[in-house]
Amino acid sequence: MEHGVLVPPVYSPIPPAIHPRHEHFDRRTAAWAQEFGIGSNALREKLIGHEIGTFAARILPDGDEEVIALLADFVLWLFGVDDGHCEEGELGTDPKELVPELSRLLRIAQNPQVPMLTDDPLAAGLRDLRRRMELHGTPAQLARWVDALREYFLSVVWEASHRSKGTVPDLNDYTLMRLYDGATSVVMPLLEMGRGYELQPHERDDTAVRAAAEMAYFIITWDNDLFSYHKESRAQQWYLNVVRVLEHHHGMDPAQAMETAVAQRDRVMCLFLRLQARLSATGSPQLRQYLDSLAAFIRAAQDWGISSRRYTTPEDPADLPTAFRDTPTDDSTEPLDIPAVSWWWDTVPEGPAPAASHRGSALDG
Ligand code: 3E9
Ligand code: MG
Ligand code: MG
Ligand code: MG
Ligand code: MG
Ligand code: MG
Repeated sequence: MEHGVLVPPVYSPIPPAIHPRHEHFDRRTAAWAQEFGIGSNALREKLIGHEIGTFAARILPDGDEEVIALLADFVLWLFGVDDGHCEEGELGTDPKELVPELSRLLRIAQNPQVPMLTDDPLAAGLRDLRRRMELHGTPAQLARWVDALREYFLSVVWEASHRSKGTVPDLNDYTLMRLYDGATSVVMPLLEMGRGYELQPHERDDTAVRAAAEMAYFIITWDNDLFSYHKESRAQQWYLNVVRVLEHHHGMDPAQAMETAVAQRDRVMCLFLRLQARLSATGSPQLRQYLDSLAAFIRAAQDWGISSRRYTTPEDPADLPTAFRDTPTDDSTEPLDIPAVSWWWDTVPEGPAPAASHRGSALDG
């Protein structure tokens, strides 16, 4: 491997799970991508080989099959935007042109009937995704999906600004950007749809519950940064991941940066588990499902991340782990020195979780 950096097995205390028809979802998503012509021919050929249906089958192992297929198509569509427009396309180095294009797509997500972008395959695909989402989601869930798409778009414009200048954000800015540019928050409404429930706003928007979701986004994207480091660093173009940020701003070599990133995600994982236990003890059944789905999403991204051809790149093999470890490399309960997220630690008091007694009443502020 070009940089000689070994990605170690990462701490994964969450059990794996997969919907038994995962190969069916791979085939279905390939057909969808062909039908709508997502991406250039070359990008589409790559994406349909990345087992994205299997990824969705891991995220929603007991989910509604139509929603698993919808999630898979949406993730493939997101890669159509993230790879096609942002990382490999011309708009990705031109934030001022990226803004209007993403804003037009956002309008399609919000009002799919508008006669805009009528010849655009990504817009056609998005119309189809929106139509299918209406069959499975509530109006509030659809509205949150549009809002989350907006926050993803905002963050990729920020990223494009760095790409256009060839700069690397510092760790705090990178963390804030990465909470959204991994498109993790935009997947959340589908997790509810896939299991047929709706989390009420007073629980979802509770500060501690939002912290739990953000911790999941952090773990998923830090893991992605480890597993995609080979793919990204060998591509002969500007790239951004936490390893690069730590090398650039903290004077680390790639191995030290990798070790530091692993310690960061381990500390957040330990915190997530403690918070999940606390919130599950007092929250509604819907909140427990939501927290379970966050955990399943984390584990799904790990299992898919070490096995998908997207990251193993067989033509120039990555040195990825084939297993996980059951202890953290760093179990410190100290907050990370990242101001944007150090408040997460305030949501989890030290000590054991309360007994599971006062269900449905104990969440506020
Ligand atoms: C991820 O970051 C970019 C998203 C658009 C990928 C779509 C995937 C999801 C919505 C689910 C979350 C899963 C993750 C983050 C794997 P990046 O670093 O551009 O992804 P890459 O695959 O290129 O490393
Ligand atoms: Mg169904
Ligand atoms: Mg990206
Ligand atoms: Mg990428
Ligand atoms: Mg809300
Ligand atoms: Mg990546």
